[in-house]
Amino acid sequence: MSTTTLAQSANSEEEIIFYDLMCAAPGECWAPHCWKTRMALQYKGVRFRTVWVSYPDIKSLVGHTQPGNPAPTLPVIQHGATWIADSWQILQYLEQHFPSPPLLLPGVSAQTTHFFQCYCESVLSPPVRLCILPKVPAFLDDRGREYFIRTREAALGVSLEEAGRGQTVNAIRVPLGPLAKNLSEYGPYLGGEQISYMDIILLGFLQWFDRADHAAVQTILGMFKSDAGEPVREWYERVKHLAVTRPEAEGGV
Ligand SMILES: N[C@@H](CCC(=O)N[C@@H](CS)C(=O)NCC(=O)O)C(=O)O
Repeated sequence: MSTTTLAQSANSEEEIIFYDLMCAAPGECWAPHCWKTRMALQYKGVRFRTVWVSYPDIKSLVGHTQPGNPAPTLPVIQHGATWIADSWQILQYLEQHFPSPPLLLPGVSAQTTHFFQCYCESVLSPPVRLCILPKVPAFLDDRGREYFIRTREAALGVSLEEAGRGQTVNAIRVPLGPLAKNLSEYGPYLGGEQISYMDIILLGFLQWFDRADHAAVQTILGMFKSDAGEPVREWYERVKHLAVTRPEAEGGV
């Protein structure tokens, strides 16, 4: 995806405007990449205000931040005259302008965290994605629902229901295995002793799955059991407080 940081002149005191993806429930975050940005902003205690955006409005509102991309994406933030698209670029910006508390820990290189994000996006999430996609329209706003079904079915070449047929969350067991092992041996967090952006990345995906299918996430959390406990479930219990949507007064677009 092409990403851009437009202008470079915000001061850290200025409120950040966060463009997040709307669903039918007002003020509810649900989309995995937007969750990452929301959790990062909240963890760092950054002052921000959300503009909730329906799928078909993304292009007109923030398309200028992603030139050449016919289907621009959220999250996007605006800080003074500076616009930043893409959750990873946003994280870099927040680490630079709001360094405390850090989400990129000194002992874990940014490159390693980026690799972890790529792993979650390309290896961990796809097996569950087809189970989850048919359940997303049910909680979207009307215009978002129409857009979602039309664009996803065009990309898949079949209906969402057909794409989901026969798929089960058990397909995540193999790609989740290394994370469970890592948590058992090096936890309590994915980056070791402290919460880091790696926890936020995995939690963002699980929040999305949970919004679509709560029972599926309970199955995922219970996949790894040993005499020492359930490492993934125990980790989830430790970090789930990060995934709250702070109530705000303003509405969407
Ligand atoms: N790599 C991007 C991916 C962002 C992304 O795919 N966002 C989804 C919402 S979670 C989106 O805006 N999709 C718009 C569309 O599909 O038209 C990031 O991490 O920011």
